[in-house]
Amino acid sequence: MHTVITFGTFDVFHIGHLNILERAHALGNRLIVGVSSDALNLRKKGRLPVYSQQERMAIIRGMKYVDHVFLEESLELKADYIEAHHAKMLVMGDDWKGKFDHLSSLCEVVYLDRTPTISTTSIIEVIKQR
Ligand code: C2G
Repeated sequence: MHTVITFGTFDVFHIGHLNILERAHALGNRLIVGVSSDALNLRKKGRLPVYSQQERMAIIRGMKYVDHVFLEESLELKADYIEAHHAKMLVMGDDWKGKFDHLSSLCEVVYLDRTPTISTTSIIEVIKQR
């Protein structure tokens, strides 16, 4: 069993999110996703996501690329989550490049290119301007 783990907020789900889940899924045979909690977002970004953690988890759980979803309560707990889920590989978008290299003693750490030009923030801006 080659388990891949990835993390994200996945707020206002968009094609960049789908692309990374599809590519992460292709790198193993089981994909586990840690969806960051509302409290974590409030702490780290100073605002709540548009969609609640229950909605964001339900959306990710519904993706055909995803085998299991759990709540990511802290950015500093990645080592525990990797061990608890027996992950062989951590996949993150390259906006996190280098940030998780210290976890390479636990599993392979891979950064994938982000999908250009799209983000939750840019979608919110487009909607605001309409
Ligand atoms: N992503 C991407 N292309 C985009 C936008 C996002 O590939 N255009 C990727 C990000 O690189 C990330 C995943 O989609 O790997 C989720 O993105 P976010 O929801 O922005 O996640 P973030 O808030 O960065 O994660 O431990 C990480 C935390 O959970 C926070």
